[in-house]
Amino acid sequence: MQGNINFFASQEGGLAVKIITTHKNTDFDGVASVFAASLLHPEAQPVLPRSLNPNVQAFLSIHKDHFSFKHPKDIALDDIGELVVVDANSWSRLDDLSSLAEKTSLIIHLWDHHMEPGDIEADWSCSRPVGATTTLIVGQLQEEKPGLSPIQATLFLAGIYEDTGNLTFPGTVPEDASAVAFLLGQQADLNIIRSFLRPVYGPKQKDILFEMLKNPTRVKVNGYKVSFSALDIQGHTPGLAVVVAMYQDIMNVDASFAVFRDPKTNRAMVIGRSSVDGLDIGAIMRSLGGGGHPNAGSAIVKGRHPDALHEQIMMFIKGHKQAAVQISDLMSFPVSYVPSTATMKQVALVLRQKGCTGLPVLDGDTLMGIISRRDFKKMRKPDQLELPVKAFMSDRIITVAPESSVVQAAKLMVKHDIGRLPVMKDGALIGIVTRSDAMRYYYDLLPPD
Ligand SMILES: [Mn+2]
Repeated sequence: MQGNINFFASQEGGLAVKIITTHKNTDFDGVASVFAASLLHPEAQPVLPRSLNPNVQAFLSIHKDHFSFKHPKDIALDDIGELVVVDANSWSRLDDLSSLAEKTSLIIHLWDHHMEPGDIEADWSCSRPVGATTTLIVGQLQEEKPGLSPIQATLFLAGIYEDTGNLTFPGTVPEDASAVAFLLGQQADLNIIRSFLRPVYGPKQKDILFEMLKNPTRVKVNGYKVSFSALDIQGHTPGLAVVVAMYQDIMNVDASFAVFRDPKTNRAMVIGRSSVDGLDIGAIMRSLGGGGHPNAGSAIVKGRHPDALHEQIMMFIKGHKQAAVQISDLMSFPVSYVPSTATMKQVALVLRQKGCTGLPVLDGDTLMGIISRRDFKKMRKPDQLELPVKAFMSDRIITVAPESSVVQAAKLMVKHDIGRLPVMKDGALIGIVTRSDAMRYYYDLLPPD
């Protein structure tokens, strides 16, 4: 009946309704984009799908008074003349409104950051690979309507943070960070965001986790316990990284990999996680065209069978016995040192010649201590320069093994507040690693091998 009433209204008034909508199972990026677009198009009605993700539901139930979204059933589809679609580009993702695909006279605007081709043919579109659709619309808002309320800014920030993992996901671009800066300037509330952006773990994610646990694989590769699983998944599913993290915990392995393939598009999302230093997930994912950091990463791969991906990952782990950089790759050698009989004056000369800030002190082959520039402050009188180094060196010796990881070495340096660690093998000093060696590693300035 409602459809009829609206139909007459539109006949009489010539009104063409304009609506804004987004994908079903709406996430924060979806809601934020719909609302942001409604500020750009005040004449349009923001419509949210019936299915919202649980975090969004919780947020909206508390902020009801600030956001008035329409329900699909409030809208007579016949009256819709213009449609703004945000954060989606295919009709099948629009839920109740997907039947609008048949309507030929529709004028369509599209804002999206999904780069896989969709079947919505827009008359106007802004579609770029940024971390969140919200980023695109906020960029436009910043130009047109720079004043936002703190609550609006908070919703927009939640959209960007959710889709970029607080600006840490590989797809994050500088534009996302600029939008975040603008929103923080508009008093977006980080406390609110923290309490609403809990990891997505709902019934769908639970089903996937249980499915993965049904056929667990656990193999030993290169001394690491590695688990691999592959699953077919229809359409976009958020929270897969959380699922893999939970799987990793339950399986109690050093690393786990999961391939989630969408049979319709033949695209696979590969997610990896590792709890050991030796397996660099970021490097493995980069070899698949993705990215990440040593403990977690992902890649989107098209047209590859999960078995082939499995094979490639295993080959990578096998071929990189030392996937992670070891201290022996970073340390300097041969080691400059001073004998324990040297005077402080001699030490000062060697430090200046070598341009370093500290030296190991050896008695024959035995490491006795470390003397560093700051030990010179312990001297009270100039004639103490004639005293042996033993009197001023630090004999609290903290060392590392050559096969230790950089992380382990860095932790020791921080814990003991020291700038250099002797590298010992079978009781002999074989090298020295300094704070700046560790920095060089962290800033990825290692020469390619
Ligand atoms: Mn999005």
